[in-house]
Amino acid sequence: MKALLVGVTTKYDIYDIEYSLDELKSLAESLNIEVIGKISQQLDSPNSRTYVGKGKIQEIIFNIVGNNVDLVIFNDELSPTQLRNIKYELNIEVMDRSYLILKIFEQRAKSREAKLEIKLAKDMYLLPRIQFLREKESRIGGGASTSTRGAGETQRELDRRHLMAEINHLHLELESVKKMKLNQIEKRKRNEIPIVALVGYTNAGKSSTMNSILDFTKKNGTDEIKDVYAKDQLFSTLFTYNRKIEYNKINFMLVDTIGFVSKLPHNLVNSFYNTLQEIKNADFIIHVVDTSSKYINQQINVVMTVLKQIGASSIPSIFLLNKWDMTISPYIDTPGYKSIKYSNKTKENIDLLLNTIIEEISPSFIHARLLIPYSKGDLSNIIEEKCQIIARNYEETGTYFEAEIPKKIYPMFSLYDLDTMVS
Ligand SMILES: Nc1nc2c(ncn2[C@@H]2O[C@H](COP(=O)(O)OP(=O)(O)OP(=O)(O)O)[C@@H](O)[C@H]2O)c(=O)[nH]1
Ligand SMILES: [Mg+2]
Repeated sequence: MKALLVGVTTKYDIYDIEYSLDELKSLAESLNIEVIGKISQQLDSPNSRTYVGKGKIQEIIFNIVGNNVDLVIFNDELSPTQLRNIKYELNIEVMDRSYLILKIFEQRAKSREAKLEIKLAKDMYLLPRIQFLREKESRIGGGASTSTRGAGETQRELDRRHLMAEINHLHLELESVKKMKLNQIEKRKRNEIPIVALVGYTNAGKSSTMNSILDFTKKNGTDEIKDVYAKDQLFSTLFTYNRKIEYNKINFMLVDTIGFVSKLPHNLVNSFYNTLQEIKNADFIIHVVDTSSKYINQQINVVMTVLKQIGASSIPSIFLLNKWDMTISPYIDTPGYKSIKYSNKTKENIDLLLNTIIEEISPSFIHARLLIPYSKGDLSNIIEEKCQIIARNYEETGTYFEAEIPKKIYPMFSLYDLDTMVS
């Protein structure tokens, strides 16, 4: 299938049109659509009737005929009116960015929740547009006689009713799935395992990083560990995946999330944001960046904007400068944030990454019961000065303390920790 891409750029756009159309091209290619050309137009805002202006429509028609184009894909979500008018003018199959993303999500969905969410988003998208998208089938249903119109309309009405019934049903089913999930989150919170979330633009390498960490921390292959799905395609991860990690005796929950992308379909935004709500519970965020992409800054911006929108921008975070093995930007500016140069190919700095995680999530105080010999009066003095003492007792061999000890000075006392002391 040969497609032509059409985009409008306005002065308010934060991405340049070249980037946006390149991204649309990779979205199309992931559905095996061959892109043979791109047309763009600078406007104050997209034309409300036909998205682009009259002259551009002529240019598109010219292009369709000249290059045997089968499909035209528009870079923004088209309103039902725009869709109708454009189909009328072009007389060819038409799609918009939203529908394309919905189709990709539909193909990738694996879990029951993902399937339901995407079906719902697609039905909502289709509901006001069904008559324009189902035109072909309606025509077939109506035959070529004068009754075409009436039969077509009946078919459309049936389609609409079918969609509405399905939407109601999907809402109900989703609600029950979500209740179950909420219980799981609550349970995890009660367990108080710190949560570390991997976030980032789609294809940045979040799932690969999760797999590298799983691999690096598993004990002699005895742990039963399930890798998550990582692939060179957009949206290979559609919902969140959790894996428990233990490193240096500290446990945390690592969460892999859906990739971000600009201009998400309106109807998917909700389910997308719901999915990302889990990030809000995170104690630490690893923002994975693809340093081999020439659009690194735009991608960082999209992710930062979404994090802000979901209320997660104040959670401590670092930039993981991933794919450093093939970076094209050796100087990346991440003002105010720590960053780690990293690669899933070479595993460079994986230990630094894990140590940074542990450092960030460990509580700043350690609760301990100590027995300090009377000969170590200086240590007792430090405890009196620097620690929160819960209990103190003078025993035969020394002073007993139960205290909250700042993590940084704990090593001075570890020898006298009654819970780890070798008797
Ligand atoms: N060269 C190189 N390739 C990498 C690195 N990390 C990941 N990749 C590749 O990048 C592609 C995307 O990786 P994923 O881990 O699936 O990316 P993701 O961020 O989970 O993507 P989505 O789930 O689609 O949002 C895969 O082909 C990986 O093999 C790296 O450090 N170096
Ligand atoms: Mg992934």
